[in-house]
Amino acid sequence: PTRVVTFGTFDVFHAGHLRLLERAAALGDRLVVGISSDELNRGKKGRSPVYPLAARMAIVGALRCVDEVFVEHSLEAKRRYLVEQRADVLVMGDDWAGRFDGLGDVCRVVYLERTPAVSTTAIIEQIRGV
Ligand code: C2G
Repeated sequence: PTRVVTFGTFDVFHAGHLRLLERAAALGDRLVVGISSDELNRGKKGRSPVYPLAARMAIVGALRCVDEVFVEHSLEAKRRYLVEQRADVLVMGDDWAGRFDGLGDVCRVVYLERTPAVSTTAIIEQIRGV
């Protein structure tokens, strides 16, 4: 069976996240998702996630297209995570295009197009009334 792995924060889960995960799942037989820890997200985005890690893991883990979730503590540990998960394919959104080509010796690296015009930041701003 082909094991697909992807990573993300998946904060304030939206249809762009769902489309990414559905397309990732279609590339193999099993989809495993690394969910960024709250600390990692603070480092990446400069703010705490709206939904804490436990909630983000519960939501993504409950999806029909997702078989398993685990915590991503570090962006630099991708190689170790991929080996541990015995990944055949790494999927990333194309906002990361080229960034993980160096992992091509561990597994196939695929970048999928992001869904335009939807983002957690835009949702937060809309709710805030900006
Ligand atoms: N995504 C998408 N379309 C959008 C928004 C997001 O396809 N409109 C995808 C992203 O490209 C990513 C996934 O949904 O593949 C999760 O998005 P984020 O939570 O924003 O992911 P990010 O915080 O960039 O985490 O180790 C890498 C990081 O953990 C990636």
